[in-house]
Amino acid sequence: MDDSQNPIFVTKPFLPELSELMPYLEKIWAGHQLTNSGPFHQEFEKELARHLGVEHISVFVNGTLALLTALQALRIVGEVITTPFSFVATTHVLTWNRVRPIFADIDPETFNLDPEKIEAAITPETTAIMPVHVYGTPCNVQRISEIASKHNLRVIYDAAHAFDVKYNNQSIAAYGDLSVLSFHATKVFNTFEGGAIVSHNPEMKLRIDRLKNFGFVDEVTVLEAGINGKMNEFQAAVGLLQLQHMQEVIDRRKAVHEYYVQALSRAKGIRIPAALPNVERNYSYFPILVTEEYRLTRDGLYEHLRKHGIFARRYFYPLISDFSMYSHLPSSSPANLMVAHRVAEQVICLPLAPTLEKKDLDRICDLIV
Ligand code: T4K
Repeated sequence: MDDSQNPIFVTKPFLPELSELMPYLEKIWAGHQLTNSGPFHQEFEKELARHLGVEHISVFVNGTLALLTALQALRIVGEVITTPFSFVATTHVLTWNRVRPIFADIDPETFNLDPEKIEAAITPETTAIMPVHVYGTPCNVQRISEIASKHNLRVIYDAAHAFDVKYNNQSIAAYGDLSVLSFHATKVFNTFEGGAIVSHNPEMKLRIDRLKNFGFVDEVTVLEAGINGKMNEFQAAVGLLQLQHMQEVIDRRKAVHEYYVQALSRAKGIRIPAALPNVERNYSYFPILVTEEYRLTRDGLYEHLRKHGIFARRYFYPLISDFSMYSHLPSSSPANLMVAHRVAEQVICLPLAPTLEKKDLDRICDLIV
């Protein structure tokens, strides 16, 4: 069958065979425990901690509620320094916590917050830094930690893209005061929707677990204004099953990544970000920069691909700082975010999914080269 016109999207979630899920569903149906820290929820937290090699993890219904709760757990107020080059949720959670976002520029190689720009943005109001490991590329965690210690700031990593990324043989989610993961359908590891906070001691995990359950301490005691962030049993069951397939998923993604690198290295004007040392990647996105030397503009290439059924995405254009609710902030000025603007104007994320086949990749690469 000729599928040369079939659409290819930026991603396609991995799903195990439906038959593999049935035993989990039968257990849920038999027990009638659908949510509120049921058996799958508890087992999933244990298995995740083991898989990632971290001590304490609290799972959530989605990554955004996990981020919102992480800020509450650390009682963040005042100003937080963050990146404009991310999905809009990264900044919205600050706004929902009535915290002022302060944007700082990014590094031209990693597209993550530039530590030197963080230091320059600190004021007496600054209480925390919220960097993002964008596309799963680790931030300069050492430098960020030094700056945070020197200025007595908290660090909350938005690690939404970084499931299973390792730095110096340790999960990247182990860094920072708290790290927040997303298990959304479009992520490397998905539970349809989902998220988690990695913390570093039992007291903090307990605090987070109470905050995600309305602040309940016991049946008759509520100590804080919590929220409903609980992951349900269906999501946890999917998560337990997906964990068993992670290696296969990453291996397939790696093969797609390597195919692109090899095929696109001969495309004049297309820049592929370099791999970093001491990093085990998860191959979550395949960003390219369309530079002035390429025969089309970035938007020209984006439209050309669309015309042929390839739905690549311009993550993360526009910058968060350019959305109307943030563009008035002094730190949103283009002069403050020159690198971020350049990257946002050149970037395209090509389709990357474990299901992509050689013929799909040839179709995509032939349109680009
Ligand atoms: N922090 C960062 C850095 C993030 O990137 C995100 C989420 C968050 C925080 C918040 O975490 P969550 O609360 O979401 O857990 C998508 C996702 O909705 C969003 O989760 C993600 N970042 C963001 C980068 O991408 P869209 O608007 O691009 O999604 P959408 O619906 O256009 O999907 C893209 C393509 O994926 C579709 O064209 C087809 C495919 N797809 C999508 C879905 C949802 C499927 O094949 N099946 C699906 O179920 O935002």
